[in-house]
Amino acid sequence: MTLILCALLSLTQAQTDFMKESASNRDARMSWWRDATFGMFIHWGAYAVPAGIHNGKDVKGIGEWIMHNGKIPIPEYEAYVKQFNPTSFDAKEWVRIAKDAGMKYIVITSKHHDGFCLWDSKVTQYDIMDAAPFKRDILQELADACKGSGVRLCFYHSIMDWHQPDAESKKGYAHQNTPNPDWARYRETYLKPQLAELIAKYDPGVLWFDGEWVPEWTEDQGKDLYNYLRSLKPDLIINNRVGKGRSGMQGMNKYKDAAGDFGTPEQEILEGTSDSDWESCMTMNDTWGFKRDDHNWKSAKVLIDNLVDIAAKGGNYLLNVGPTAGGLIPAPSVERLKAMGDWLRINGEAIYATHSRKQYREGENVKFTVSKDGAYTYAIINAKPGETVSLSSVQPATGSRIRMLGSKKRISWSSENGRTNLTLPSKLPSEYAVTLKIQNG
Ligand code: FHN
Repeated sequence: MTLILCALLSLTQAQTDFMKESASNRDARMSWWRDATFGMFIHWGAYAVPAGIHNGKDVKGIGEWIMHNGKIPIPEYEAYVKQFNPTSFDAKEWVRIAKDAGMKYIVITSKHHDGFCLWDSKVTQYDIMDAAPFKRDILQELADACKGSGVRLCFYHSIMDWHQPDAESKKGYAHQNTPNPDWARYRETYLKPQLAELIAKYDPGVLWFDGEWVPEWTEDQGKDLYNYLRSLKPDLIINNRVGKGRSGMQGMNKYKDAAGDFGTPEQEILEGTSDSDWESCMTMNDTWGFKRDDHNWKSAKVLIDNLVDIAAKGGNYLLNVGPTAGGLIPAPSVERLKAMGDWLRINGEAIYATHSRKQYREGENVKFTVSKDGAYTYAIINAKPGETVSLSSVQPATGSRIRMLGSKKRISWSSENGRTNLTLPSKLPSEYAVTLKIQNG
């Protein structure tokens, strides 16, 4: 009965093609996300318990893939779920860390490929309330902590599911050997009802799909799911991994009408600007889910330069943290996020709610953004104190005062032969990139 009802429901809702909305409606729906520019990705779940080590052996690869890479059968993996008891988890502290870093949204794994759910789901017992000793609704606590904080709560949700018998993939990712997996039943009586729960209970800003590459998932099913979800929450934003449109890790659509609202480059940044919305997701070390032996942390300078590069190209930056089994964001991540927040408190005007421009850079050390009203160009520069920077693609308004964000010092500048020469003060606001605010001529 449920299956028929769900099928009927999704049939009626599929009649509205939300992908065909007007440009103005789409712009209104996407505007908070475009202005936000910078978000926190959180990969957290039972995989933080082994943290890369299984049966005393290091399991190669990203931490959240340990069940697959370590060839761990479900009963053995469920033992890790039974140990998942993050008593140090403090949702308010996580939201404070994200907000202090200048992150405007959080995308947390409601369910990763292992199928373990971080909320109190009525659709399964394989969740934080029934299968783990923690018995607290992590997503509810985060939703409560985000309310009124200025940080939007969003969810990553995996289409691939290594625990659900009907989601067995002939690509052999799962370890279930279900004789006749019924993907239609998985879609209609498990995947969709769980997503409906997430929308109804937590009102996420974005649903960030992944694991769509299994051969059993199709673009048409992605389009159907997109329309179903938008029928439940019309202002919901959904990434392009809801369907099959993305081009591998480059992440942008292979074809024009692919389902989803934004492209998803992974561990890389687009070569240049794009007419489509996009968001680069990246790790701070080499893993998404926590691994105790991964200490290969990117420097704060690299992370800030990535943010500048992405903003100059008109994208969003979704930067990952992988909390421990105890519920703590690793200290090296917190340190780097603090440095990014300090930098954004000075330079955020050039990052949030700005537009890109075709010539988004000059050389490697100068990137540009433009104020929404087009009145100002922000030149975000990696240079030494006192250095003179010569730019060919800015024309300051005659007699205008150019100032550096975070500094009261006047910037001396001159224009000759079509170039604008600007001399930086002998003392800069930080060891990282500095921003000159230039009134356009
Ligand atoms: O398989 C996942 C991986 O675990 C991680 O979630 C990344 C982040 O988006 N996406 C997939 C790998 O492309």
